[in-house]
Amino acid sequence: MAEIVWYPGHMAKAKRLIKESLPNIDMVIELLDARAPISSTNPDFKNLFCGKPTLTLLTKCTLADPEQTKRFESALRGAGREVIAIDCKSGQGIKNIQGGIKTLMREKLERDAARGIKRPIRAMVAGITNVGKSTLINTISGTKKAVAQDRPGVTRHNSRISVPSLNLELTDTPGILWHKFDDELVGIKLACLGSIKDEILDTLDLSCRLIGLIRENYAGCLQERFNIEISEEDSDYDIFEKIGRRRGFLRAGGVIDEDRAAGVILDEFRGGKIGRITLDRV
Ligand SMILES: Nc1nc2c(ncn2[C@@H]2O[C@H](COP(=O)(O)OP(=O)(O)OP(=O)(O)O)[C@@H](O)[C@H]2O)c(=O)[nH]1
Ligand SMILES: [Mg+2]
Repeated sequence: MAEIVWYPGHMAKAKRLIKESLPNIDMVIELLDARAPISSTNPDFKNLFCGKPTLTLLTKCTLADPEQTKRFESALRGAGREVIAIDCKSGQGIKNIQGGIKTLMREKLERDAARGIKRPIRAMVAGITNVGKSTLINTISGTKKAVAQDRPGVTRHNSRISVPSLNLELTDTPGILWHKFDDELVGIKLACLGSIKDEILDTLDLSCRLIGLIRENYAGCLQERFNIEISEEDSDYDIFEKIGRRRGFLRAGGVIDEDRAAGVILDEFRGGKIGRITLDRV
């Protein structure tokens, strides 16, 4: 697969906006995709947030393999991180967020209380594109103030949303990727999750790589979802072809309609229809 490089101009600007807002922020809520918590960790963030208390949320956890999510949670906790697995569609974990924030901000809250000050906690919500930042803010605030859509790069500016009931002020930020993926697989996984614009990708290639990743640990999910048999000798493209034929994605002469099959495989993975699948391993 051609090297994935996607760092549009607006991301450099977004990074600058984050830097500028940091002095007015008490803490960071960093969102990682539960289906790939390692690959969706932006290596630039550690420096960027320069030691601000950070709550880590594993998002879309009802799409991920629950066993793997547990492992990632304990690995991150073992590394001293405050972490909660959440899902905005089902509401899982959402009610624990306030507790996580209070734990991280205990000192400041106690200091403010001793001085008789009631100031909201100012939290910046950050993460890669499409990880669910705006959706989380809407879920917590019970509004639709943040625009959330099923494509990467929707939020373009920082915006602040108050949640008086929780004494919180949330800053929505644009999703940020990094200049170059050191490991090609990271780029592929992020593309599979929908964090990189499909228009710049070869979807046939990507869907075959996705099949390769899924079959490593979840071959049964592919067999069941698409009603196909997979053998050891099958190449990833062989499996792709079996799926296309089974679904009847054929053009004149019985040739597979590759674009259509690739689009459907990626869509069904992203929608969780192939199963609860985690692409990274602890
Ligand atoms: N199943 C599921 N889907 C989610 C969840 N959170 C967000 N989504 C979906 O993921 C897509 C992206 O959500 P956004 O909230 O726009 O993501 P974002 O991080 O703000 O994206 P950018 O602004 O583009 O960086 C939308 O289609 C959401 O409906 C979740 O917890 N579970
Ligand atoms: Mg957004």
